[in-house]
Amino acid sequence: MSAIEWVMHAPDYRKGPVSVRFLLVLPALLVALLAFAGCSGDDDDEEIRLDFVLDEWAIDGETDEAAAGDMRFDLDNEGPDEEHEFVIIRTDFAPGDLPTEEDGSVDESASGVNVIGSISAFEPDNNSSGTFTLTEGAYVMICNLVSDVDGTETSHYQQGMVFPFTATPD
Ligand SMILES: [Cu+2]
Repeated sequence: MSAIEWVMHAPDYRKGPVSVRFLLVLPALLVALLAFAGCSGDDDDEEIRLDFVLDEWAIDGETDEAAAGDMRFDLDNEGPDEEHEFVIIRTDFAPGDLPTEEDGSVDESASGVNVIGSISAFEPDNNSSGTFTLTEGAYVMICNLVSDVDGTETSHYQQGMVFPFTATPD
């Protein structure tokens, strides 16, 4: 039997073919509308992208503040010689006054030092990235590696690889 005949004979569809066709299309329309709403949603859902350069011995961000929310950090290690990492710390300590271990690295488990996330060490002349959610507040980005530089154990943080950052009200 044809579709029309099936509709006419099906006991539950008494409203006729047009209504039935509409009922069948309705879910697809709803899905399309929801998808559209998702795409055109407010800015709160959008991820901010920020470029950071790591080198010996500094961290340079394209900006030192951004609206709280999801942030993607695109890192470029310009070396020239060392691997570097990127640790995001929420803290009210001044950038140069974070509590340190004996080797000069920041004590990531100290009170008042809250590690939000990190991007693992990677080689010079390479890129890496990571996305993190930063709530409103004060942060410092650091490289917390300690490496042998010309025979001396060197804390990258103490050499200056620290960058203050603020997540502003959304
Ligand atoms: Cu480093």
